[in-house]
Amino acid sequence: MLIKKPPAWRMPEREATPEAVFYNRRRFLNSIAGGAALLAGGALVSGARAAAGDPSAGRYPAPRNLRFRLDRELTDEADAGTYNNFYEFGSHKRISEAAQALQIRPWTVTFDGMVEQPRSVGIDSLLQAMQLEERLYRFRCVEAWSMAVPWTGFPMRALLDFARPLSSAKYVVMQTFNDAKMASGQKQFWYPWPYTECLTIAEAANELTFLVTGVYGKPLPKQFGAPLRLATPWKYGFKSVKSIVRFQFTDQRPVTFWEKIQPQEYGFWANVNPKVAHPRWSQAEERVLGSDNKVPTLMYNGYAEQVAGLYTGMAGEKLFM
Ligand SMILES: Nc1nc2c(c(=O)[nH]1)N[C@H]1C(S)=C(S)[C@@H](COP(=O)(O)O)O[C@H]1N2
Ligand SMILES: [Mo]
Repeated sequence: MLIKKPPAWRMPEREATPEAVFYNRRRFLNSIAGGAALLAGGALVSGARAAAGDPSAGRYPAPRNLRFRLDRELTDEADAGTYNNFYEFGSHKRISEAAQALQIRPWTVTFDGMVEQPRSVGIDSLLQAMQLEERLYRFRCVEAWSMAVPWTGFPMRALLDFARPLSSAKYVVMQTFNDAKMASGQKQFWYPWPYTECLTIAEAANELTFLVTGVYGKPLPKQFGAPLRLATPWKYGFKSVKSIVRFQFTDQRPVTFWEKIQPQEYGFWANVNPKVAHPRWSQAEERVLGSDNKVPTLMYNGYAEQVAGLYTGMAGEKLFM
């Protein structure tokens, strides 16, 4: 029998985050921000550092948009902040310390390709033009681990309005910085740097598509992809490109970073589907970061109601890898 479940963001608040825990942790962090250097290693230090040196720190915490809720507990900040994929700083999960070499000011973001007028703006001018909000989102890596995080940022819809693409543009290509002096992982020449991802304009304009500038109520710590990264919660995590410097509009679909490396395993669409296995492992379940729990993976990572319509009539495409 089919049971119609309410969408995740309509779940009652009591099923969402234990907010008291989250807010108390934040207050604690704010109170120690000045003395952060006393603590050794880990996400707490990085989070406090991010807040301390960041000209946008005054924008946090941003108001939470209650339309985007969770049916599971938020991942502990220390777990999310010490288990990262950011190949620019190493091809393993413990890059959070190495990623502190990332220089996030000055930071220029370029809009070019099929736009009315190409331009480059400093990240702080871009942030000034945007209204920040907090959203609780699920996150599912293609490697079958998952987390639930409170991102702060702005809808990509607002960035499209800012960039003013031509109506003939079909895709938005997003690129990470390319600087092997700063990011030693980029000395590994066999990877096709810079990290490149892409969405269709319709995907980019979807209400869920979010540009992230902060997390856990503070500016984004470097290992999460400061100062600007993508969040597309219905897609596998590799679509969420970090530390973006360029939005290029085009009518040609590019070959993205992971697609170039391993096209049989990582496709363009990368929508989450528990029924379509990765060639080397099942996608039916996911390990919840910070615990040994395994939970079933949901179609479109639980966001089918918002995004399934983007893919009607596309049965010939490899939508789920
Ligand atoms: N530039 C860049 N962006 C990236 C990656 C990367 O290696 N480099 N890894 C991707 C992958 S595979 C995942 S799972 C997420 C991890 O995000 P997190 O470290 O904030 O959890 O970032 C994605 N974005
Ligand atoms: Mo990933």
